[in-house]
Amino acid sequence: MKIGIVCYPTFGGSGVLATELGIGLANKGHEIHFITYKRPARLTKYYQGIFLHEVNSLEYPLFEYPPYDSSLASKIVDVVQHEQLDVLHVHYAIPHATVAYLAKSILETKGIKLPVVTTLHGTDITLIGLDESMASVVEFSINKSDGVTAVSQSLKAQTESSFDIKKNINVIYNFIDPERFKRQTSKAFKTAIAPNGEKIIIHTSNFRKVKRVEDVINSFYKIRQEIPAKLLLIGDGPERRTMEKLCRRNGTCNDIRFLGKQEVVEEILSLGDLFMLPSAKESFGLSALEAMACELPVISSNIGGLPEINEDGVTGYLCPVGDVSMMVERSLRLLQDEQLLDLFRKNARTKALEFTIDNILPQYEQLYLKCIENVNKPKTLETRI
Ligand code: GMT
Repeated sequence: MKIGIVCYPTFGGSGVLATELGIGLANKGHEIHFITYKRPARLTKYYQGIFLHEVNSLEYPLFEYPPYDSSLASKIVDVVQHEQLDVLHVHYAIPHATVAYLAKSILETKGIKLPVVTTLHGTDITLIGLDESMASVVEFSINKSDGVTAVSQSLKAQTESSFDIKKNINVIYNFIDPERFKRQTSKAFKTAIAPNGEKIIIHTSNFRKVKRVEDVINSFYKIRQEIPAKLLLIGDGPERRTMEKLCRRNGTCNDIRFLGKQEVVEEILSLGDLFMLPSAKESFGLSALEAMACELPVISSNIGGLPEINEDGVTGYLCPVGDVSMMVERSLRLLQDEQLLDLFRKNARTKALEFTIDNILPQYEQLYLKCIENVNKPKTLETRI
């Protein structure tokens, strides 16, 4: 198939997932066309079968905000027409599902049918999607997509309870490539970070408020009072400065490293003993799944889709949002018991293997085929996908 993919090209989970999906599909022989405002962060090399179409916003003195949506819609129309795409897959509803509907409508006037699949990722539903300034547009655009997917049962349920959804939402979980995300041994690197064999705790996020990075730092402060430990923070974002100040206030700077945005996260994850994800909202938690694949047990909050990947007492522990005392107690329970830690490490990898690219990719391929078939059927024969 010739598949167009629209996504945010950043290190955020939806962009990462969309990029890995595109790479996986290209490896299976599909032709992939990314339509984004810059090269996706995880697209780090040349892949045969992957094409990149950059969207340029138009600057004009009249525009305080350049109309990106219009530029993206025009680019989609152009790419679909000239590359003869079979299907368009948009990641993150805002504004991509809306723009896809606009492009589809324009193409219809030219006699071209464009099946559109929308993947809901998280805050496009649970945070900004619910804002009054967005809600009616989000609901309309989801209902206008030919196929809709959500990355967890929890996100599907939340979408259905928050909006009037007329479409079937297919749950297709996020995935990992188990060959890439597996524990690697790098003694030298580990010794550099933890020269005295300290336990290494890792957190990855885009440092937005919703991630509650302060809970990681405050938990670490207490954990470190009990055992020698180091904390590695991967990623960057609006809360970083506040978090740096918090480390200074706690007097833990020497044991915490802010690593910023990283491309080869699996190498860093492989150094860790424990992963923390205390988010206030998390529709899936791709970063936790990547950590689990590298044999890191996870201490996470018990919200959203996290319980669907992190099994309490098996692959890690689930704690109520903001319950730092419990996060500390559960972390120490694992970090102070080598045997238990070892068991949880193995369990984490085993659980992660339920979400491999080989299991998940065919689910997207089937959905694309169904949407293509449906869109090309006479109106009266269309089926609910
Ligand atoms: O919704 C977001 O916060 C943005 C999105 C992203 O681009 O980072 O993250 C969401 O999508 C990821 C991939 O499906 C999920 O793993 C994250 O759980 C989800 N984030 C939230 O729900 C907060």
